Amino acid sequence: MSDRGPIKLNARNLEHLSPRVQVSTYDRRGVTGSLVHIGVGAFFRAHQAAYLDDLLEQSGSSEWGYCGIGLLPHDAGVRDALQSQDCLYTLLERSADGDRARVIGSVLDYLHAPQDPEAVLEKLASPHTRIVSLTITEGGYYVNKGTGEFNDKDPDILHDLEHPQAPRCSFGVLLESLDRRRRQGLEPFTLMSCDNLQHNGDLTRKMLLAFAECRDPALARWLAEHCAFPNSMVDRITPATTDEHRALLREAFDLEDAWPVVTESFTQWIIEDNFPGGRPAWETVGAQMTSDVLPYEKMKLRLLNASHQALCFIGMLLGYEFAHEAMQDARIRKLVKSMMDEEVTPLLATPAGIDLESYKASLITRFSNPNIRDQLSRIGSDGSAKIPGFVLPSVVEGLRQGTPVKRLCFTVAAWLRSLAGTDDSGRTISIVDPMADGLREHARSGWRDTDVMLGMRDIFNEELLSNTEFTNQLKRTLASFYDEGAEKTLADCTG
Ligand code: CS2
Repeated sequence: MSDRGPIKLNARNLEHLSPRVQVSTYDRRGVTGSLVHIGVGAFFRAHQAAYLDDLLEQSGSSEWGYCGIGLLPHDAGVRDALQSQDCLYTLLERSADGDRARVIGSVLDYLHAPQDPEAVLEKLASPHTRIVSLTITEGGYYVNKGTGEFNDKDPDILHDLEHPQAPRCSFGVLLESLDRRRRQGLEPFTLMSCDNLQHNGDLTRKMLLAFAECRDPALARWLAEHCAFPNSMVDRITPATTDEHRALLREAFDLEDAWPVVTESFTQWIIEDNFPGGRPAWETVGAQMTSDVLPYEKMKLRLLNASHQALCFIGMLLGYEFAHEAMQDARIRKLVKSMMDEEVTPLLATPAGIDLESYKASLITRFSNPNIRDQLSRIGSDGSAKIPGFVLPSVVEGLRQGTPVKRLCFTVAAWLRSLAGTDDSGRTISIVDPMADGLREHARSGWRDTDVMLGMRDIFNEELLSNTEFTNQLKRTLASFYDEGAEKTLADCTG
């Protein structure tokens, strides 16, 4: 540690940092901000911003840099942290071989819409902005999960239709800025979703066009004709940053960072090559450009993300806090493994260049990584979007094809049981979900009542609700959770 204590991260101090911290050598002042990212959470900073940092360092090109945008009032924390350190932050990659701390410089600027909405719209409408990427969470696309159609009754959507020039939600901001571009005779930017959604680009297109249609059919037609929405598959396990991480950087790296990001060494990015306005040469820094993302995306969502759901709700019900702790429980490990092998794998096509057996083995290793300390509460947030996105599609396909769905249904039941808010010993399970109030209400009314479950039409689609094999299995497992407890229900499922 330096005599004066840890060194505060900012541009001025870069040359004084400990040699243990990796600092890139490119000149950030020359880089143009042609990429805009909405939703500057830990995942974006561990993934897309790290790829671009590598690219800027390796290529010497200054064509692409990020401007980050936060739309939510609670993004003020990230804004203050980033702005206090010239938008620099530390990425701590933790592998079995040790920790690697690197300063990421690819985010050049940060705008916070609640503070300056006009600056955000102008940035997006600027001719310099060529690509806009999104990590706005799986639930942030205004999809009615029951019907798969655009949810035009959402209060944010209704607000932004009434006040198109003063939007408050991501879709409203995108549409207003795209409309400004259209009126100025500019091309639209390419819009790339980086959320964990199957066909994330196609889905963004469908929802945004449906919204545009409500606002101005001419705008919808222009978008349909000119705007590209590439699909992408993103992967890097990134826990929420805690004070322990900040302390670790201070102690082991002599660095004071208000909001560092911790992640694993693994990273993967598969991108559909559809960028009419140009793009960074991501393939030179490890991303894979392809014409068809779907098989990769399906593999990742159905194996990685669904297994996360499988281990997290039962894990929380058994009192575990972290993913690796849940994976140390042989019953949970078996649940995850057999769900992948027997229930999900038969539904997948093997993507080119992938060996599914080693992919699954690597997932087990990644979930079990004790250095990451990935919070179950993080994985379990927004279950109302993740269960329908990651787990239920395999249930639907499994029921159609006659393959087993027992562990998939167990996962759904464990989620529903967790919504009661306490485990079998009375410990609190916190529910972080935009639909939390409604879900708690349903859990309180009691799942044994078929009508309660059938009432969840914004989670379960018609096909599932009318399938008695599914509803009976779900009800049986839920009844067992309440009558016999989580331990016994898990033992019965994996025994
Ligand atoms: C997790 C993902 O939040 C979740 O549900 O499954 O955040 C997961 O860690 C990432 O998709 C890994 O790429």
